[in-house]
Amino acid sequence: MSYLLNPSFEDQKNIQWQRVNIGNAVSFDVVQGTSQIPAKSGDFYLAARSTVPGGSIAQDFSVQGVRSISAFAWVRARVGQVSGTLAIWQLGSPDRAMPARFTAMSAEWDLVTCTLDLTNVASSKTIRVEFYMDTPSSDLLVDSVNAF
Ligand SMILES: [Ca+2]
Repeated sequence: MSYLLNPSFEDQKNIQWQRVNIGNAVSFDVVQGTSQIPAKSGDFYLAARSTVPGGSIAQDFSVQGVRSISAFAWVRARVGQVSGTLAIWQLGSPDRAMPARFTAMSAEWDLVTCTLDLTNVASSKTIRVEFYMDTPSSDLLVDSVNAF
């Protein structure tokens, strides 16, 4: 079972993702697939954009007794190309992160993955899965984003 809630965005009223980095530049919504851009899974997906490079959205969850976290997401650009980063964070002191850069294309859904080995396995910790949008004011589409 994915640690992330509403991973396919089929529950439009329960998005669960929060604006994090440069939050006032970031907006997102759940949109219904069309014949031009069908959802990767189900009927709906997330569209997120940032007016400046580096804006982000994230979802946090807690784990304990877990040695690593892997995140998987299907990404696409609405138009042209959208550069971004999928990152997994182990929040704490210090924070630890594993970023995976990607370029989403408008022609197809592409899979992006990332894996972070955790420290202090036995202790409870907060994990953050985060998308950074690096192409200003361009929609990054995301569907079926999971973490295991
Ligand atoms: Ca979906």
